[in-house]
Amino acid sequence: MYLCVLLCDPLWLAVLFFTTKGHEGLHKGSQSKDMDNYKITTLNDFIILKQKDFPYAKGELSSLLHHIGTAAKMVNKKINKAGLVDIIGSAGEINVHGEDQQKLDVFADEVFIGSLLSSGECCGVATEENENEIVFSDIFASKGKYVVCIDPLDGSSNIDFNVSVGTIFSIYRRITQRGEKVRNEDFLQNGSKQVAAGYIIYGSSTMLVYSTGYGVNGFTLDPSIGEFCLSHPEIKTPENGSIYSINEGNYIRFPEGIKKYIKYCQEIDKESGRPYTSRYIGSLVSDFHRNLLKGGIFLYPENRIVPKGKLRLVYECNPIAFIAVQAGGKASDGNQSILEITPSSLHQRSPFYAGSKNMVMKVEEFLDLNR
Ligand code: AHM
Ligand code: MG
Repeated sequence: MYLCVLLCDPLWLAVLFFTTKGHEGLHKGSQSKDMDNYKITTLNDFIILKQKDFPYAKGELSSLLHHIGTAAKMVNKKINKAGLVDIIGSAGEINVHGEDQQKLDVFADEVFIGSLLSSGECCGVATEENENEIVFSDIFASKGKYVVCIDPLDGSSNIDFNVSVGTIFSIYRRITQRGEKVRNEDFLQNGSKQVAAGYIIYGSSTMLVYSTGYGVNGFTLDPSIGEFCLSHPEIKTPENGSIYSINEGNYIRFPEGIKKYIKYCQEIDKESGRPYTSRYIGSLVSDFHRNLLKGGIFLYPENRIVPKGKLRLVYECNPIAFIAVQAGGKASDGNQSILEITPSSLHQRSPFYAGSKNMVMKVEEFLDLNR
């Protein structure tokens, strides 16, 4: 009787229709198109998916990348609180480069080291904040296949003023045998040996961009679910760009070739789209990331005060160069490809020119002509 009343009610019948046959009918025809909008690929989904690119992979690199992603989320959380809790400003220590260590430098350093140690896949880490490489003696970690070189918080002098900062990382297969104590040479491989590299940008949104040598992909952190989601698949950088990024305050001390290149950027020439736009944040990751997407060049030449340049080859230039090249761009020290330089020490510096291929080639041309 009750069922009979229900079946006679037109509203109830409509509900029944849509939740059974009607519902199926509504999605027919439009399903494949609309569903694409709902597809979310998280960083972890993507890492697992891409593991298939490596036929002999056992998931070790995937696990390592996953742990880097987790550490990035922890650092991001802390950075977002800058200004609210007591984490901005100096930690009161001077680091290995004679620079004032910020509290967040120390925090990020500890978080990344801790996360890499717990991955069990990494046997040692070299970071900007530590003079020597850190060797993991933990029973699992010491058997790890990889070493990581990392700048845990690059551009940290910007943090007190709400300007974007970044993390830069580089992963190498160790040279020493598994189980052996990891040595300095494991960290001093040339950049072309990188197995994976990437950066995290803590900006208006937080992004993780990385490559395992099969192109470059970018993931944006969705804070509502705490996941990095694929937002920039297969990033390709334009061969030509219209942005140049350099600290022009150092102009007077630049090599002649760079002075002339800057003037070239400022000249009017319709065909090549000059004058170019000058953009400089002073955070390598942010400057490079913008240029990667829009087309441009980042320059940090040597000058009389820093005769080898300011940026560090192992954990700043190499990973960024790897991303640039994987995206179709170029990275050079003015003479040769950054990725071909064999480092002789962990904190070695190098002049650095990275970005759109033709722009980097133009800088090399200017430097060549003015030697
Ligand atoms: P840091 O590692 O001490 O943070 O220094 C590296 C930063 C880069 O992010 C940036 O490109 C460069 O230093 C800016 O240097 P400058 O202030 O000389 O222009
Ligand atoms: Mg740095």
